[in-house]
Amino acid sequence: MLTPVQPYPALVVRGKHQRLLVIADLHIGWEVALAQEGVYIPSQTPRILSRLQKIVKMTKPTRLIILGDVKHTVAKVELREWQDIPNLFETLEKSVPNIQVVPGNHDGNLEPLLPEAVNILPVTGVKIGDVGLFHGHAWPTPELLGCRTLIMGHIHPTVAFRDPFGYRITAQVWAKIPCNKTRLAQSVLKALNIKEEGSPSRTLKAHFNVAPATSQLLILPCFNEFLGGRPVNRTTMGRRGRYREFVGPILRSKGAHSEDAEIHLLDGTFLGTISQLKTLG
Ligand SMILES: [Mn+2]
Repeated sequence: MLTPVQPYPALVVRGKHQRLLVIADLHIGWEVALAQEGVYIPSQTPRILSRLQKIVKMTKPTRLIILGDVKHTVAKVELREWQDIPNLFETLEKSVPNIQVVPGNHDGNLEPLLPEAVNILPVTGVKIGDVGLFHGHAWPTPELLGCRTLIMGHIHPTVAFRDPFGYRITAQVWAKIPCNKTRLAQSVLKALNIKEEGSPSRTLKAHFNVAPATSQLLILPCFNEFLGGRPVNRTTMGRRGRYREFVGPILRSKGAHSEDAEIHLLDGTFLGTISQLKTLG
């Protein structure tokens, strides 16, 4: 069972024997990147940590999975990150028994920053019951296509509106994208250079012993509220434009129907589908 932790960009997945808390995109150290541009902001990591601790207190998870982009600088490690990241995880360890990270595209050289007890999972994601979790910049492992629900981060989804006075209003959102399990399987097979035998479903079964089952893809809002997002109602989430490279292979594929995505605010308010919201963007 999936429950968003309102009004936070966090999700609880309840299984038989565990309560899993899922968040994505901490982007610790983004202030350092800004400082290099000449804008100086004190470290926001203490605020991120206290928000996370509040959610941990509310939800009492047996396990925490961070879906990528713990760091902000892509390959190197900045001085500030050397302090902030170990501190954050050492504090969290005291209240969450099991912490794991699925690496994102910003997580180069993350491992030396993590305490020993924190596990790094494969970049291709992890399957927990009927839920598949991955960051979103790369394809998940074919095994995840057997899950009914996929969950990713990476996009930092927001909506943007302009009111009659010209103010621009943006808000973080959840996006729930309907998927076609067969077309998704077809795209993954193509990416792996595997020739189709009979049908995509049969081929996936033959090669990976997986029956395609994915009917929805849930995109987590960015946990770092200081970071801007990308208005899903302004950009083409899928197949065209500058945005194309960024959104990652699954949203570029024909298996994910982005235009029909249901958009919710962090407090649960349903706003409409992406195609409906585009007329307001
Ligand atoms: Mn990312």
